[in-house]
Amino acid sequence: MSLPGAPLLSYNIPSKNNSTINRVHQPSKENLMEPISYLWQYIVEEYDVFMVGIVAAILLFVIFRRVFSRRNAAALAVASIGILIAFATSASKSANVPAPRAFGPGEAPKQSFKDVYQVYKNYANFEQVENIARDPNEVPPSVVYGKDGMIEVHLTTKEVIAEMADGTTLNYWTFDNAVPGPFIRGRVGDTVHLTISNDATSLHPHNVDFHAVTGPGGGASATLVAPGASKEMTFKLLSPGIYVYHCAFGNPGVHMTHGMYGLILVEPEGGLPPVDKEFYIMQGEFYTEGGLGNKGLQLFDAQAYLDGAPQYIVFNGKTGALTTNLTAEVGDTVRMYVGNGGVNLTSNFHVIGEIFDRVYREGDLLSPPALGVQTTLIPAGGATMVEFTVDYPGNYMFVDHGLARSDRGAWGMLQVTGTADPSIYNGAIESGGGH
Ligand SMILES: [Cu+2]
Repeated sequence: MSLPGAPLLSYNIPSKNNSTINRVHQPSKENLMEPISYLWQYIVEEYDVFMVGIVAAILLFVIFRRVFSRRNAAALAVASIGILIAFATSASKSANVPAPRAFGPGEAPKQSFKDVYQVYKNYANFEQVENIARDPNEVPPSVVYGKDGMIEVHLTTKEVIAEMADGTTLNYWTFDNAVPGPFIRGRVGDTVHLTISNDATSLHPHNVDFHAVTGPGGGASATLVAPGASKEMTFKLLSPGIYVYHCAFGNPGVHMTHGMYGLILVEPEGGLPPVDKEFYIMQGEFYTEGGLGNKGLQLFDAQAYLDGAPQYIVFNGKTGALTTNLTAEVGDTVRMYVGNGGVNLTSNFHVIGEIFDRVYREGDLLSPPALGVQTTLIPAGGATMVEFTVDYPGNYMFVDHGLARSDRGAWGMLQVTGTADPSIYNGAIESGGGH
């Protein structure tokens, strides 16, 4: 669909993140080790009793062989181990280590050996993305996109390999190769013409549920795309607000905790008032078998997912994603669009050393904002819009004030430059005194 004369917006904005999109994967020794260790994690996790059993059977065979014939020794070893494994597995089932299961509408979050083997087998086909983090400055401008109110949005779902932390890699599932997905902006009354394509290298089908959409599945019912497939749909933006969108296929929470979420802004009539700086931030949870900081390609931990105990809680897809790329000048009005991809935690969003002048609670752009707020809640699958004027230069750390989460990655930094006004703040500034 083309709109002559209208400033069309492509959401596949070239950026720092996307500079690696066409990079050809070069298998190296290091890259060969990653999928092998990935498979090994699964075997140890899943078949530990079985593996111990094999080793024990060999040892027993060696012992029995001294007294019995080879055939009898083998039979005795296998029988002994069989009985032991039967006891061990029945004990573990009735004890406090249940296998992760889901009884909800989605498929169980548990990965089968087949799923894990698919990742192993297709490892060389996955694009290696150098930086999975969406640039927080990638907020499209507030303009009227077309006379007929039609907005073109293209989303590509793609499964890639990227770093969560130094040396720790994940199999991310993305919208447009970054987490969160692209920021989509329209106005109430606009119609979105969406094209969604699932990259041929993906292993899973995907779709998209926009919380801004009125209709079945928020769009998910009309956007299911198998690997290599594309679909189109249109939907009308009926209500202003700042909304989450996410993949809702399969077990939706599993797709979301692989990175499949983003924000869509529906501006009220006349648009939002202009500000000096706009930033795009999304909190997310990542569940890995390996502990915090464990190196190599990490296996998804279905039990931790069900328990709501993520290893990583981060802004914009990875640890340290937002430490150097948010800047402002003294006197600037700053607006942050902050979403929570969830799926288990509520965020307690706070900027250390600032007070939110205005909070559009839960992304509500129709009611008057709350004024003078220190920390605001962002529900899983929800978003907020905060505004404040920066009055004093320095580093302003923003966090989920459930502060243990900053140890898991949930922090970033707004750097403010300009002239210091000693009537606002007067003291010798030392590092390390933030919180
Ligand atoms: Cu998906």
